[in-house]
Amino acid sequence: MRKVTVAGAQLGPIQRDEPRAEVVTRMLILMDEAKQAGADLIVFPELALTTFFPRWYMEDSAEIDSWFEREMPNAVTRPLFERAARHGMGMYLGYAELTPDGHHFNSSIIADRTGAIVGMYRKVHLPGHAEFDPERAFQHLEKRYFEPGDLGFPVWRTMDGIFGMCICNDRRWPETYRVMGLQGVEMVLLGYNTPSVNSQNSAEGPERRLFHNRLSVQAGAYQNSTWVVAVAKAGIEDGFPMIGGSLIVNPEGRIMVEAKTEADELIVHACDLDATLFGKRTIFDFARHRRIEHYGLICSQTGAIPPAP
Ligand code: CDV
Repeated sequence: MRKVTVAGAQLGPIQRDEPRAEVVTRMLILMDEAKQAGADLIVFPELALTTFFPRWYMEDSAEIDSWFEREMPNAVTRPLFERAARHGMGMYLGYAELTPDGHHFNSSIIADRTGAIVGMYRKVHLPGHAEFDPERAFQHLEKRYFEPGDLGFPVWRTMDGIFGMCICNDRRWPETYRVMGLQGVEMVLLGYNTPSVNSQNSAEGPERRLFHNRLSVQAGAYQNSTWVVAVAKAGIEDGFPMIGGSLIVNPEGRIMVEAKTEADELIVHACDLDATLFGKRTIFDFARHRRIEHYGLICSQTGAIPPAP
């Protein structure tokens, strides 16, 4: 048995004027609770240090860059890494990354139990728009502020297991899990910020959004025989509601624990990485059962999307 006790550290809303240092204080409280609960690894949401700023239209590049981290760790986030090391706890953290040569990514890192960063991921599937549209009920401008990730979906051998990362909208894409599954991933860590209502389909409210969250995470876990830990930033942020529903799903696709609130809340589960092996060796033995000669369309650039009426 290779046991990793994971704490999903859901964050409640972070308002636009809430300084990063205050958010870090909230995160440290969750880290201490996680330690009390025996956690080996803590998972924070996407863009965990600030409000979900891509909902705001900005033109001024200095204002835009103020939402980004130029290095990780930095003065404000170093306490997270130090506390993780003191607790002997790994960490997944999502944040907006501004590289030294001026590139903007929606990124995450995984640090090991010494607090050292061992892996970095940059969000591939950026939802939303690049331009402001006054007709939309609310804006989701990720394509305006971020470039698509350029690192693919690697996995990392650390903490006695094989770990992968993705971010929010990535979880809706089977390819995300499959690329990691083909590398033997045993635990996928992912953070998200999901509005409670689909701005392009008013029928899609919180219940359906929670359903799709569970559906995509459970399917990804089962079909690749991996643990998935999905963690929200939730609640009413800057006046806009976001779903909670953070969850830890086992390699059979079953939910082991799910958040009950839309506030700062810890969900904890002792995950056995060896529980991934049965599925990987039987129904999802990719080497024996896959039929890649039939999957060419997956790699084509366009699919057949019905035209708008
Ligand atoms: N941050 C996100 O990627 N949010 C998307 C919303 C816009 C659909 C998501 O997939 O949850």
